[in-house]
Amino acid sequence: MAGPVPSTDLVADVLAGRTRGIARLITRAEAGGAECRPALAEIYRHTGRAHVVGMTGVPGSGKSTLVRALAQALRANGRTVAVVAIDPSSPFSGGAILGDRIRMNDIAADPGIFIRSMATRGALGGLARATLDAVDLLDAAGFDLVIIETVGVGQDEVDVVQAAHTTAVISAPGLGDDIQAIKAGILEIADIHVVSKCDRADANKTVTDLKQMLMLGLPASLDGQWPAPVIATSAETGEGVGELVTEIDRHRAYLDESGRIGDQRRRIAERRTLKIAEEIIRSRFVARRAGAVAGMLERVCARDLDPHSAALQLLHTLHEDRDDDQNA
Ligand SMILES: Nc1nc2c(ncn2[C@@H]2O[C@H](COP(=O)(O)OP(=O)(O)OP(=O)(O)O)[C@@H](O)[C@H]2O)c(=O)[nH]1
Ligand SMILES: [Mg+2]
Repeated sequence: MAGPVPSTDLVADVLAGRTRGIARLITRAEAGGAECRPALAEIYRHTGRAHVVGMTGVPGSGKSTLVRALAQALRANGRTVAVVAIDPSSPFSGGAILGDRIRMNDIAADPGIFIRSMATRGALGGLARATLDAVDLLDAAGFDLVIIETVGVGQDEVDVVQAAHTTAVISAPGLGDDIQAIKAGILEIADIHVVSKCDRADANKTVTDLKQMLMLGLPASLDGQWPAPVIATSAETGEGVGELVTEIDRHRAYLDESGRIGDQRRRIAERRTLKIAEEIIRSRFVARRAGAVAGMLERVCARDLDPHSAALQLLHTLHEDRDDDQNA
């Protein structure tokens, strides 16, 4: 009996944009086994064309609804778009989108849209790695835009969204008095500020509060040259969604014309590589907890060895120790 198709045999399918191959390799990347690494390494050489957009905001801010409206608007605009959602509340399970005007079926029938939710359970650092592997697969598959949707809580998820070229931070009315993104510490990563649910009467206050907040000391954005615009959107009425498309395109043009895109690519490569290295060390450390690590820690407890020297020695040991490695 033939075994499962080797991952390297799926690369051609991905590069040809075939949905089945893309979905299968994402599943394997998510599982984190070593078998798919050569395939993903090959895929990576074909990436760098897609514009990657991060959409983040606190729970309930309307991310999933807006991402779907945005995907539809981009599609209507002639662009192909893929969505990778890290969303525990499972957003894309069907039902009506934009009221009744656009249904999940329209999306399912269109090969120009690909939507995938990533499993979040117990993934920790592995989630960031798997999500960015999925972004690579969709980039190599030829999607014009890849949207990463993630709830803006927790360092890991903020790290993921910082691998995007353009980041939109979503604030919503009706979730309390303050701009929630401030508390979550994500306001400053925004290239575009979105106030969602602007069909609601209390949305104006959220826009005003946000604008005031931005004038009070917060840098306009991490990149001092680009004043992050504030857009009000409603996925309910469609208001502002076209403007969001325009601002994403404008930010992309800015990155290209200013040459910032080069710095950004280097920064993303650095973060991503460092994060994977940390993950590899951590998983090897845990795998050797009962062995080499325990012996070393005993010596540290006995004051026979200082923690700094122990860490350096461990790095050497872990480096040679790659047997049951999940992610290397
Ligand atoms: N009035 C109004 N309600 C909206 C709009 N967009 C989303 N909502 C509602 O806000 C709630 C949250 O929307 P979601 O899109 O699930 O928000 P989310 O940020 O993805 O939420 P989590 O995945 O739980 O973090 C839902 O009840 C939506 O129906 C909008 O444009 N107008
Ligand atoms: Mg959601």
